[in-house]
Amino acid sequence: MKNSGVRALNNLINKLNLFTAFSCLLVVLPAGLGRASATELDAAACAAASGAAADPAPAINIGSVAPFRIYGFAQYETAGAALRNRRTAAIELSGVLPPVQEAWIYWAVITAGAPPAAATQIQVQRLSPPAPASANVTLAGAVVGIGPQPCDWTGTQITVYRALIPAAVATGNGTYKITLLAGAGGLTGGENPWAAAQVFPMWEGASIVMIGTGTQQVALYDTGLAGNTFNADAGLAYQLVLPGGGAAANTEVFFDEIGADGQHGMGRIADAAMSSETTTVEGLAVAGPGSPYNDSDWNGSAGLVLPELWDDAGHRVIIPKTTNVLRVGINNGAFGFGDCLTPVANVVAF
Ligand SMILES: [Ca+2]
Ligand SMILES: [Ca+2]
Ligand SMILES: [Ca+2]
Repeated sequence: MKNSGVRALNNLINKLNLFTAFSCLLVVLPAGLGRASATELDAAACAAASGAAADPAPAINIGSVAPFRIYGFAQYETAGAALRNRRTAAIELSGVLPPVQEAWIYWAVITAGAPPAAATQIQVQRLSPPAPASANVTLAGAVVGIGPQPCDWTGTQITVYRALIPAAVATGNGTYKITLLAGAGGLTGGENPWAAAQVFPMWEGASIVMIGTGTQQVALYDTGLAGNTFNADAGLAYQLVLPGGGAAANTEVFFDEIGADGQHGMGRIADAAMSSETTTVEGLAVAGPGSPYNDSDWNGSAGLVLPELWDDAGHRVIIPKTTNVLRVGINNGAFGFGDCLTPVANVVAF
């Protein structure tokens, strides 16, 4: 049911992509080449065409998602970095309260066919504090989700991985250097994703979820959510099952969403249909238009200005007593065909 829904979405996305591509050609050819590059013109035309496309489908509800891991007497922080066409990136963590209970790293990569072995691993090194830096460890990822590639690209799939970071490396707040193995990324020279060729594997980004010590329960969600690629026009809905039967009283809940392929448009060329995702938790808008936060959680905030394509954001919401699932929704409102996006992980504390 879940997989067939995603396949149906992918087919629909491919059809709309085809439609958009033809629209782009028609607009670009008469436009000619002036000061702007052909790529920029093409992007502008495609953005206009994609914004004008019809609303494609009803919201996709992927159902309940159970936690992968639950921690007691805990608190957490998350942070991410974009990795498209990069070999290295730095993830900066703040707010973790020691001692660290555990830390996980997530990443996602787009490929044509199965990812090569190099892309199933990642290197992590704590640079500071304290000096000296930790060992640079190579971690093997477990697949937590595979889905259709976000439709803004070529390729056949996106794969989401998770790995445990050893305690000797993940000691708390600080700077963590992420390095791709040789051959793990197609382009690694910092090329603009909208100006360069698409060379597989195409990485999206990486995020660290670090669980510290505190007074809350922390629940980590990935399998069942990760890899469910969707278009923000139709949107995505799911329900996070809270541990321990949920909240015993009106409760402050922290909610972080980590996702791949978020963008404003095509680099500097913004498109309202692609930048206006609202995230709701229990019906309350926590991110995007209509929320106090205002910014979308799906605009590539972990990699501004370029390459975008990775988001890691956190919010707070008050849930009523007896809430035992958190209903989450993502949609770009009344805009037409928009940003194609892939969930990676959610974290909840209450
Ligand atoms: Ca919509
Ligand atoms: Ca977006
Ligand atoms: Ca996208």
